[in-house]
Amino acid sequence: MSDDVDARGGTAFGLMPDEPRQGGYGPRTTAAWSRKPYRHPAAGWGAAKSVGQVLLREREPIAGSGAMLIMNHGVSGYDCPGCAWPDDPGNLRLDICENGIKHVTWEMTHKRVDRQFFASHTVAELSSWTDFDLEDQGRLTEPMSYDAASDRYVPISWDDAFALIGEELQGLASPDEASFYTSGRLSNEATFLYQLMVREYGTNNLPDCSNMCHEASGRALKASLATGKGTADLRDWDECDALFVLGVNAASNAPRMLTALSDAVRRGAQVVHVNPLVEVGATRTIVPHDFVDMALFKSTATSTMNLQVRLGGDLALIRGMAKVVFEAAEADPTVLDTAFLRAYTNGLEDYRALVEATPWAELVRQSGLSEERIRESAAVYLGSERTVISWCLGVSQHEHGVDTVREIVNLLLLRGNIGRPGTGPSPVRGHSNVQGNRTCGIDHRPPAWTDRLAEVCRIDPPRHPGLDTVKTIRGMHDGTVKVFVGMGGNFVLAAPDTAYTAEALSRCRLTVQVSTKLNRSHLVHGEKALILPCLGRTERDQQQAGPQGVTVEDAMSMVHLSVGRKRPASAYLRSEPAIIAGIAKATLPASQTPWDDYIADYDRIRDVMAQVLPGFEGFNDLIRNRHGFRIPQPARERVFETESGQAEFSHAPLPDVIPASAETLVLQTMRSHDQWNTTIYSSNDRYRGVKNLRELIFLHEEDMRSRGIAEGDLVDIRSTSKDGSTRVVRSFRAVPYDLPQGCAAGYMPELNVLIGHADFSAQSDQPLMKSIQVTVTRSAARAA
Ligand SMILES: Nc1nc2c(c(=O)[nH]1)N[C@H]1C(S)=C(S)[C@@H](COP(=O)(O)OP(=O)(O)OC[C@H]3O[C@@H](n4cnc5c(=O)[nH]c(N)nc54)[C@H](O)[C@@H]3O)O[C@H]1N2
Ligand SMILES: Nc1nc2c(c(=O)[nH]1)N[C@H]1C(S)=C(S)[C@@H](COP(=O)(O)OP(=O)(O)OC[C@H]3O[C@@H](n4cnc5c(=O)[nH]c(N)nc54)[C@H](O)[C@@H]3O)O[C@H]1N2
Ligand SMILES: [Mo]
Repeated sequence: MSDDVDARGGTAFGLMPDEPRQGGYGPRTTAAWSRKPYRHPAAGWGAAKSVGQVLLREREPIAGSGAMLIMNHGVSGYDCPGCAWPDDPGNLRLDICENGIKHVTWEMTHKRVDRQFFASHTVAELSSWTDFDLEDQGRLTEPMSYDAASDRYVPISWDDAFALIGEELQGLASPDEASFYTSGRLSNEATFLYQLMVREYGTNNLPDCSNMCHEASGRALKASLATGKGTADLRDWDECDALFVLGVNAASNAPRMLTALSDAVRRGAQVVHVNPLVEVGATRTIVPHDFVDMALFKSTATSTMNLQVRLGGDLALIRGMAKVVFEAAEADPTVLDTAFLRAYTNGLEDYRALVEATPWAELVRQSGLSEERIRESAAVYLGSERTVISWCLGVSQHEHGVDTVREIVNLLLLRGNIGRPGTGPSPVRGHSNVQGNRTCGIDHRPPAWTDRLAEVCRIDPPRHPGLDTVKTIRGMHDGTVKVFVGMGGNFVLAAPDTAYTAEALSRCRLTVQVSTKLNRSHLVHGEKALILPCLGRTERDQQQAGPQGVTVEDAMSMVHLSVGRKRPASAYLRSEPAIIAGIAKATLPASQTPWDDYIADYDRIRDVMAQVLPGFEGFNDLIRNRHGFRIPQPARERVFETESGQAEFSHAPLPDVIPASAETLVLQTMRSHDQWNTTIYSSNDRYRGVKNLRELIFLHEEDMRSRGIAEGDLVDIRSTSKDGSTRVVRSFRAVPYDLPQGCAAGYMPELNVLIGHADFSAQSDQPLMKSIQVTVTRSAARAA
C-alpha cells in the first residue's frame, strides 16, 4: 500500500484537529499533565469526591442524589444504565457505585440542546468541538433534520421525520440496503419491537455493539455448551472457592463487582486476576456501598494472586493449567471429575492429547508467564472444589477470542465446574442490556425462534443472514448500504478505523440517530440526516394506559422491571418503543402489526414476547416479582443442547501472539476510569494515576529505553493492518507503565483510528481492539 493514512487527516470529518492535544476527545486542557502511581484502595473517598464533582457540574446535587435512592431498587426503581453487573439478590442494601452515579447524572443534567442551539451553530463549526463539549451541551429536546443549504440542523415534526424515513426505506431496491444498529441499552420491549419492524420490513441487518464486545464469548459458549451466556450467577460468585478474573478492569467498568471480590477474599476464597496491567480493582477496595468502611478508611483485599499475562496470552495460560491438571490426574485420577466427563462431555481424549503435546517452552513464551507461575495458578484451581472463571474484553477482543473462551470452558469441564453451586463460566457483559438485546432478537443471523415469530406476529421474516457491524461499515463504504439507523450509541467513534467509518456514514443517503445527547455521529452524517431525541431510562414514560415500565436482563440472565420517574428533559421527547412504532407505521403502511396498541400499553408487547421467546412464558406476571426472574438455561442444569447432546471440548491450535519483528509492539485500547465508552467525563484516569492526559501510550520501560524514548516524549504510533495498509497518530505522550515487555496500552476511542477495517477476528468478526500491531517512534517535530 502507499502512504500512511494519517489519522489526524480525520479533520475532514472533524475528528481530531492537527495540533497535539492532551485531552484527546475529552475536555480541552492545557493544565500540566502528570502520572503518579495510585496507592490507595479502589472506590471509597476518592470515588465519593468524584461523584460530588459530577453532581455539581450537572447542577443536580439534590435531584441526583435523590434519584440514586431508587436506582436498582426492586419493582419501583429504574435499572442503573451504567453496566450489566447484576443487582444484589435478596438484599436491600443500597447497591450503587461511583460510575453508575456519574452515568445517571450525565443523563439527568439540566442543560439542553434546543432549536436555538442548532440555529446558532453550523455542523462544520460543531465538528471542530471536542466530543466532551458536544455531549456537555446537555439533552436533546426535539427532532432535528439536516439542512444542507445552511449546513445546520433544523426542527422537523415527528410525523415528517417518520415520513422521511418511510419514504427512503420504501424507495430502496432491497431492504438489505438499510442497516439498523443497536447500542446495548435498549430495553427488551423496544428491542423486540425494533427487530419485529426490521424483519417485517425484510432484512436481518441488525448489527449491534455486541459485535465489538462479547460476540466471541457468545459464539464460544454456544459451540461448547449450546448457550450464548454465562451459567454462573451472583450466588455462585458467593459460593465458589476460587474465582479467576481475566481481562477485566473491575474498579472502573463494573465497580459493583468489587463487592463480590472483596466478599470472596474475606471468606477465604482464592481470587486470581489475569491481566497485563495490575488494575487497582485487583488489589484492595473500599466496598462501594459500605459507608461505614468508607468512614473508617477500612479497605479489603480484592485478590490473592495477580498474573501479568502478555496481550493475547490467556489461552496459553489456561492450557498450561490444564497440562498441570492432567499431570496431577496421572497420580490421582479423582482430580478429574470422571463421572461428569463420561456422562456429559465429548472430545476429552483429543483435548488431553493436544495439551500433552504442547511443550512448556511454548506455553511460557506465549503467555509471558513462567512455568512456576502457571503451576501456582493451576494449584489454586486444583485446590478448589467450586470454581468460577469470569472474563471481559481482555479475552474477547482478540483474534482468537472464541478459542480462548472455549479453552476456559475446557478447563472448567475437567473438574465438573459447571451446573453445580459455586461454579461456571461468567462473562462480564458491558452495556446494561446488551445481553437482553440478543435474547430479544438483535442478531444479524435469524434467531432460532424465527418460525415462532412468523407464526405469532404473522410476518414473513427473512431467513438469510444480514450484516454485522464490520460488514455494515463496509457496505456503507462501497455503497451497498444506503440507509443507517442508530438506535442509541455513537457509531462513528465506537467503531474501528474512524476515518473509514466516517467516510462510510457520509456516503449514506440517510442517517438516523436516536439519541439522548449530541455526539459525533450526528455530525458525520448522510446526505439526509435526522436526530431523534428519546427518553432516558430515569424518565417517566407516559402512554395511553398510564406510566410504563420496561425490562432489562443483566449479565447473569436475571430479567427485571425498570421504571423511570423523573420529568422528561423535554415535552417533545418520545420513548424508544414509540419512535420505533412511528418508523414502522410510516415504512410499512400495509402492516397488520398493532403498533399503536403496543405503544398504548407495553404489557401488550410483553404478551407477544411471552409467546415468541423461550423462557418468557408468563412474562407480565414474572416481572412483577420483586427481583424479577431468571431466564431458564438448560446448560445450567447440565443439559447441553449441542449436536452431540454433550458439552464439547474444543481443540484449538495454540495461537502465536508474538509479532514477527522485535520492533513491533502489541497495543491494546481500553477505557480510562473517567469515561463511558465514547462519553468522556474528564481527561483523568484516577486509578492509573494519570491527570490531564488522554493522548498517551503506556509502554514498558525497556521498550522505551531501546527506542530512545523518555517519559513524556511525544511519539508517533504507526499501525500495520492485516491488508498491509498503515495508519499513524502523531504526538502522543509516552508514559512508562508496569506491563509485560512488548505490550502497550492506550485509550479508546482516540486510538480507534489505528484499527484497520480489515482487522477483525476470523473467529468472531470482532474488530481487534486489544491487539493492534504498532511501531512507536519519537515524533519528528517534538514539542517541549
Ligand atoms: N465506567 C464504565 N463502565 C463500563 C464501561 C465504560 O466505558 N465505563 N463500558 C461498558 C462496556 S460496553 C464494557 S464491554 C465493559 C468493558 O469492561 P473491560 O473489559 O474492563 O474494559 P476495558 O477498559 O477495555 O479493559 C480491558 C481490561 O482487559 C485487560 N486486557 C487487555 N488485553 C488483555 C489480554 O490479552 N489478556 C488479559 N487477561 N487482559 C487483557 C486490560 O488491561 C483492561 O484491564 O465495561 C462496561 N462498563
Ligand atoms: N478501540 C476500541 N473500541 C471499542 C471498544 C474498545 O474496547 N476499544 N469497545 C467496544 C465496545 S465493548 C462497545 S459496547 C462499543 C460501544 O459503542 P456504542 O454503544 O455505540 O457507544 P456508547 O458510547 O456507549 O454510546 C453513547 C451514546 O449513546 C446515546 N445514549 C445514551 N443513553 C441512551 C438511551 O437511553 N437511549 C438512546 N437511544 N441513546 C442513548 C447518547 O447519545 C451517547 O452519546 O464500543 C466499542 N469500541
Ligand atoms: Mo461493550
